[in-house]
Amino acid sequence: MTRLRKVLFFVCCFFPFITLQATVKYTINEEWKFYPGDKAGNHLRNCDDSKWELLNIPHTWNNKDATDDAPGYYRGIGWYRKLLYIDSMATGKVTSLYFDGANQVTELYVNEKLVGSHKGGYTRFCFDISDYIKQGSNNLIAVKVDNSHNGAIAPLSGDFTFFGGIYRNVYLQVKERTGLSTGDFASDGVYIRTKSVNEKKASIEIQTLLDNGEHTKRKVLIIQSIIAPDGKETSIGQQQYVLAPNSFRTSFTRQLTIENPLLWSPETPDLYMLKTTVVDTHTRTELTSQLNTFGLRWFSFDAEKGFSLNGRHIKLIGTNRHQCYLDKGNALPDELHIEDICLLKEMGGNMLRISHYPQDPLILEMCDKLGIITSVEVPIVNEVTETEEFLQNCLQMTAEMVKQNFNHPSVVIWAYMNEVMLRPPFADDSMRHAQYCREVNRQAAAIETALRTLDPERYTMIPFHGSLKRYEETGLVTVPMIVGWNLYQGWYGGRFADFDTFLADYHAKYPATPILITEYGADVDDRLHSFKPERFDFTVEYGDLYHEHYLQTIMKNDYIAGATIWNLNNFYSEARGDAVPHVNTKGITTMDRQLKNTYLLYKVALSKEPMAFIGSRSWKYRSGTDMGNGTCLQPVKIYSNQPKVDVYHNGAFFKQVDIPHHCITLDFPFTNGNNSIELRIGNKTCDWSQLSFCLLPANTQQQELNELNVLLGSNRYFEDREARLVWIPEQPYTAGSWGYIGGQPVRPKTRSGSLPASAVNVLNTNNDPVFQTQREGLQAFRADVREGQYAVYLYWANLAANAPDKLIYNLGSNAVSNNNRQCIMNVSINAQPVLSRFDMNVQPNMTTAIVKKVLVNVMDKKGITINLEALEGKTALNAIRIIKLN
Ligand code: GCB
Repeated sequence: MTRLRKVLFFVCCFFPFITLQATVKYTINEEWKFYPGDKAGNHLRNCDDSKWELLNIPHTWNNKDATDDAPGYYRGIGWYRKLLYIDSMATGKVTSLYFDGANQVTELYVNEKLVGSHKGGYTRFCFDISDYIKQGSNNLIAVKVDNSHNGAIAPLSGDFTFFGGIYRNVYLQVKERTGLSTGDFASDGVYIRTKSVNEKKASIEIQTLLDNGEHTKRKVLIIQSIIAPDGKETSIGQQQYVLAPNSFRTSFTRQLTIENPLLWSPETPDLYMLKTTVVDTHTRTELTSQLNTFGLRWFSFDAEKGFSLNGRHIKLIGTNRHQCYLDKGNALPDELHIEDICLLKEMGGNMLRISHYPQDPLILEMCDKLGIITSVEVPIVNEVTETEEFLQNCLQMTAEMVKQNFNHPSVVIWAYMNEVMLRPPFADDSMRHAQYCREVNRQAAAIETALRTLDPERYTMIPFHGSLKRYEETGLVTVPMIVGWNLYQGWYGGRFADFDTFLADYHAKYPATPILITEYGADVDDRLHSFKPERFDFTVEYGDLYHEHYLQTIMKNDYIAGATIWNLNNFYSEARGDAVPHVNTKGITTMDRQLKNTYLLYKVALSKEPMAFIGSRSWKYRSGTDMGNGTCLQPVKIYSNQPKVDVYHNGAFFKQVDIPHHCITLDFPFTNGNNSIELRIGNKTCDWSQLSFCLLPANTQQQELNELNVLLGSNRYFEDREARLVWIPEQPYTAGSWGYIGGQPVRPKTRSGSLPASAVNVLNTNNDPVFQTQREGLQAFRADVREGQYAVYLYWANLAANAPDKLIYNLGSNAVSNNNRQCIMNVSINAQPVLSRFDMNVQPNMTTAIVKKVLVNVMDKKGITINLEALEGKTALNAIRIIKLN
């Protein structure tokens, strides 16, 4: 061996290659200037952005206007600008900007030149800006984002707010010209297929895409190794390739067997890593090094037996998730994405339907890590546009979704077309309707084919709404591998038991199709309660009944592979009225992730370790009438997975309770003031809670009535958390007490029956439920209070002004109402005229909160009598509050 050869041999063996930090990628979220609108020249240097808002990304321009009282939000163009210093180290390398997501059409300009554009608000994209930048200096980055309605881009509509902006992280990446490819739909160029896995061995296929951006051919060595979950690294060899000049996405595939694999599952989310290093063969320098996480598992859906993972049956139970948070819109910092997946895991959930669109990369990373099985969805919702352009855009999103998320072991299903036949646009014209159905079918077939080609190992799914006929006539029933059902029996219409029969009938008709319940839920405003819960009253108690029924049905039928609750969290949906306007409240947590009763129900049902919880934990202010013994009996929910729980009230042992199906309702004799409740299993305190109870006197002449807050026409209790007071249901007047005289509750009529409360957005208030019920034809309200000075507040809102039938999601409950009903009246208190010709209809077609405060001196044991006299239409009053001043 010559001396040179000896040196080379030494270098190759002992210093295999020179490691550099070849690829650098970091966020550039800080210090962007923002302009909410469009102006010519916004991408030019001479544009004066000194008055633009300075902000950080993630950002949306709709977090205020889509969540405030007023209807509507800005859908249009917004501009972002930033001066980005790019180091001279980037010279000769590929510099790219990575967007994790911007809603929904993005144009990127660098140093005044258009680099490119991207369509779609939920997938990642990246632009190579190398040819547009100057290294070692500041570069002007200008980004135009547009969230206008665009008929060529899905989703066209949906029950969620289309927040505009750069709402996910933006990265700068600098890498060598030769190395792993980033140009395949912004994936990271390595695809790991788990082709067949069993307990003894896993056969995987690794496809690596390489770019060579040099003008000369380049010889590279790909060095790959597997890092097992225990950290042990095993080389899987090196391969040398010659890359042609200016060649991109050159594909190299290799097969591999892993013996005795550690299997990924919800209980053991063991992850493997593939380490890929690309080395220049001549210089022996590292060009790229990358880790890709993957997991080894096998799974199947069976129409009879449900889902099995690694040969073991698992009932899939979890939630859906929308990507928004209180006051932030969709612009969430990383930690809030992480929190959601932790909440799901802590609940005992093992499945997340990532609806209705791909979400932040952290979501799947966390699901891999915590062992949550997922389904990810192309964002086609409600309808399609019958154009080739729309389909092509959908196919692009399909490819982005699959390629960007290919390696996640948590993903088992690719879904698309949520409830695509919810409101078919030409349903009244049979020929046109048939044509639309054919087009929906054609587009579904194209997406289905694309999915099966892109990823032969996973299942496909279309989530339907509860009208089988619509999906039969489009022929969609037989297109996907799994049918997802979004079912709301007992909420939008019907009874809980209809859920059971619907599924049994479907399964009998299509016994070979696996079924997932992709959505089910009931709206719950956790400030609302009722001891006579009803459909559409938005109370905690109705939501409880709904989920208790559904959970039992889901658990006892094996053919139901699983179910994902709609939704993990309350989420913004601008067009909604409901009890919390602009919010869909079907979450089992609130907008700021406070746990509702329903979360506790699933937690005790799905967890193994012993636990017990006090329900309605956020209901801190209660009220009710003294039963004559200084107490008022009111129910509290108790959750546990143990058969017996010891209950303590105000520090003393109260009862031992049996808990048959994870929860019971127990009546407590609440006393005036603070009351505490404690739950113990054996000697261990599992939960403790304190609430404040306002005991109302049984006889208001004998005892002082300090405060009375009554919802008229209602069985509901409503907690005003800001004011720390509670509104209680109405009662008829009896001597020595208080209540209404005459009239009846207003019950908005809908196609699916009459409802206990209106769901219109009441302007000028955040306490909409105070105004959403009403007593009509009321003659008087009387309170036999003692002498003194009182303030009487009268609450009105014209509930007929605004029909909720605009709301697409009010499935089956389209209100039939007489718009702008006239209701003109005189109001007097203790025979003193107070309001003459009062009209609650202040703004045409709007429901606006009106509150009149009247000071009343009660003398001569007269109490307070409020009389209403109809001049036109019927009298009405929504709520009344009386407080004693002196
Ligand atoms: C559905 C939709 C979902 C809605 C939900 C609801 O079926 O798929 O987007 O938010 O119903 O709450 O009405």
